Amino acid sequence: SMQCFPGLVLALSSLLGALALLQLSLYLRVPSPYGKHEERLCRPRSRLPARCAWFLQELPSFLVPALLLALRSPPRLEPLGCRLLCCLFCWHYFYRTFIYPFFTRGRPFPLQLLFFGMLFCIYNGFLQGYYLIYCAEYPNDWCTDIRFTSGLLLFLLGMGINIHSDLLLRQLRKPGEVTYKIPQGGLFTYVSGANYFGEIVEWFGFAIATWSLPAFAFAFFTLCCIGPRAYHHHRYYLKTFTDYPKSRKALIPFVF
Ligand code: NDX
Repeated sequence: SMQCFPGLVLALSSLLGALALLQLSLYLRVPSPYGKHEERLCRPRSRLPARCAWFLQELPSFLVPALLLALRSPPRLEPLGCRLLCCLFCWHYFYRTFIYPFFTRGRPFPLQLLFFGMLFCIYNGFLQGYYLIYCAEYPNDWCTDIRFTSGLLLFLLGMGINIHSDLLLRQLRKPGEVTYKIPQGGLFTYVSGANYFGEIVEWFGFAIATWSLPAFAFAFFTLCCIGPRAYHHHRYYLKTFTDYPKSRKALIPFVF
């Protein structure tokens, strides 16, 4: 049966950190080519409806840790913190896999990116799940530790912002529409990438709550992946809409 190999966790987390830096260097200059940044591509590509694409892409991030948690033998009942934290991760990806895609009004998604996105979700789902279920050690009172409580609070706050902001974006379109408008309301009053801001806060909260290398590596990856994307969205809006609110920032309210 499976056991904890600390070297494996260290290696996979380091690779995730390296991937994050690769993303950052790639996507600071040009945005990742999906959604409003797809036009920049020269050759046409095969695409899948946004609904199927997001479902397939995110599914492994739910399934892999959920299976690891369910199939662990003997079942790990102690400490409570491990299962609780693993459930938080699965909860986010339950939303992202089974709820978000069915309401999206996004454009068809490039198949090639879907393939890499899926690989990424398998990789990260395994790393986070494997670490929490086979390796993590928490004292029995971890649930009252300031890292757990403040991290959990940030996680919930970030998730709330992310879900609310994606809802506001969705309401900009009628079903079947694919045009872009100026997002209004909620945190969009302050930043162009309100949904990304929420997602980043969420994963840093998760990292603090788990106090683990894999989770910090993933939070850093998220920052490097969607941070630049928020910046490119912001530039796109400034170029497209002459009446775009001047005081709005790209990602962090009042700062950047
Ligand atoms: N999926 C994370 N890299 C990514 C898919 C792409 O979950 O090869 C990372 C995620 C993957 C990426 C994933 C990992 C890295 C990959 C990359 C592809 C290449 C890259 C694999 C897995 C890669 C190397 C080389 C290093 C291996 O038509 P539309 O779609 O634009 O419509 C949009 C609509 N909308 C508007 N509607 C009207 N008016 C406007 N002004 C509008 N603006 C937007 O709203 C969409 O339907 C919707 C949301 O759009 P947008 O662009 O704001 O968000 P989006 O980027 O689509 O993300 C959706 C949600 C969001 O909540 C975000 O926080 C979360 O997913 N997300 C996204 C990406 C990554 C991630 C979270 C994470 O890292 N945690």
